[in-house]
Amino acid sequence: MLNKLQYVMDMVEKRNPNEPEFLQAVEEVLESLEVVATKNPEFLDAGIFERIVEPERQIFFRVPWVDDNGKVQVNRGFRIQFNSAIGPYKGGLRFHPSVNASIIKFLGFEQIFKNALTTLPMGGGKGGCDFDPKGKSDAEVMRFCQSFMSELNRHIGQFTDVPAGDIGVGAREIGFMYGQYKKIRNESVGVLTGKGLQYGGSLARTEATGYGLCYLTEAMLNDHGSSFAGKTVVVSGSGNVAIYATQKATEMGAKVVALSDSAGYIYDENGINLDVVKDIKEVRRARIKEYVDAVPTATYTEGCAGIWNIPCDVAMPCATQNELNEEAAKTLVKNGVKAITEGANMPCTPEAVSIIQANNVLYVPGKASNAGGVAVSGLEMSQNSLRLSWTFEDVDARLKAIMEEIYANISTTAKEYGLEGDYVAGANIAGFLKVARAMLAQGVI
Ligand code: NDP
Ligand code: 2IT
Repeated sequence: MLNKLQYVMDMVEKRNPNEPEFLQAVEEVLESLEVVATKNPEFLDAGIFERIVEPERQIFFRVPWVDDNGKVQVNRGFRIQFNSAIGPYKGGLRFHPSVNASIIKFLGFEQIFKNALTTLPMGGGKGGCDFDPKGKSDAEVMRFCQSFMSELNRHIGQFTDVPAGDIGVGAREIGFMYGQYKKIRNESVGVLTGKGLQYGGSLARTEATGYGLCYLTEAMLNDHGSSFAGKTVVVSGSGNVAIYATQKATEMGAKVVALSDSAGYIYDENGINLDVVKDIKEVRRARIKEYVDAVPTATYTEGCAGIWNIPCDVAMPCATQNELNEEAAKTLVKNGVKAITEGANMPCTPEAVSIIQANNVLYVPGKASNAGGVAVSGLEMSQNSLRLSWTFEDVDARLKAIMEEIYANISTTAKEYGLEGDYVAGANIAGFLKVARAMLAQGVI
């Protein structure tokens, strides 16, 4: 319930009608910040709340390209430069047909607090395009990426705004965009992260989000006298985050029994064989249902939402926003779930979060639990500045330390504000405080 900050929500609703995802993300954060508005009136006096919900700059642009049949295609590109109080704008690019202003703004808003939690100096931003890479040839993806970067390049830079990957944007797309940036600007700089290892990428960036999710989850389970060892885990999605979350959870002694894509889910009671998944998703860019061709004892079910009916101890939604609703939350609770940690951004609906928290299930929101990806992006920027590359072990150890520190920070902050165990409040408040103090110090800009 909003009280002191209702006026901020009213303003955001008036300015951003028809943007449900953005309004959802803002409302959730403002609800957590009510206690801050009471305890820290200096932020109210300086208009920090009104300013933090308004992007510093929003760029929408035309992305024309020619498909393999010689036909001209036009997509819409976005870059939302949301907040630069603690560092250059930083955040991924999403290529998916559903991309619109609401989705990119919600992601950019979440990124402000997530990046603050990493302890690294990065502001918040996000971008993308309503382009669908599915079914496109490599040549089409290349022409599209080149056109996208022909416009984006003038708005970004290593000290200004540093994009990376997200849904639909992996090593292939980053490579094409990096090449085009370098050609247009005639400079070799770390303007994108998630680059290939041959041209400035960081070891462990590919694994970072999924591994980081498991490091944080393990830290939380340990704090509550438990661990991944022997647990049954359900992971949704089968992209970058899901694959490396499955890998690390398995290494930590858990059994991951399910994965999905937007069409359906697989269930393997023996534990997912990740070599099969990697071949399907990373090598062949095919559909998860092909898993059952290689592992006939596993089952495939149409419809991705059904994955939450599988009984598990730990659920890690790693696909997309609002993929886990109230009904799914009730089923998970009924089946005895002990922890839910988000690999995706905002995968649980507000109604689901209420059910989860009311039933004392350990729950960490994405802006804390999936911060490992952007944290290693920050480490990639550090390595690019140093003109050095660190070993996999070195980056992985730093990632683990950052995730454990994030857990400690959100846990301590929740306690300090009288909300012990509420990691939503802990993450929102801790992330906000760092950014708000920087904004206060820098005056009204
Ligand atoms: P990928 O493109 O690698 O994989 C996305 C996965 O999610 C695919 O299995 C995809 O299935 C599924 N998916 C996407 N959209 C939908 C949808 N509308 N409904 C159901 N399933 C869907 O993306 P990532 O793994 O990189 O990203 C997954 C999530 O993690 C996103 O929320 C992203 O914002 C978040 N994230 C990513 C980080 C990163 O470093 N990559 C860092 C932090 C968060 P299909 O193939 O059928 O579309
Ligand atoms: O949502 C996210 O944090 C990402 N997609 C990663 C952003 C980044 O800059 O590495």
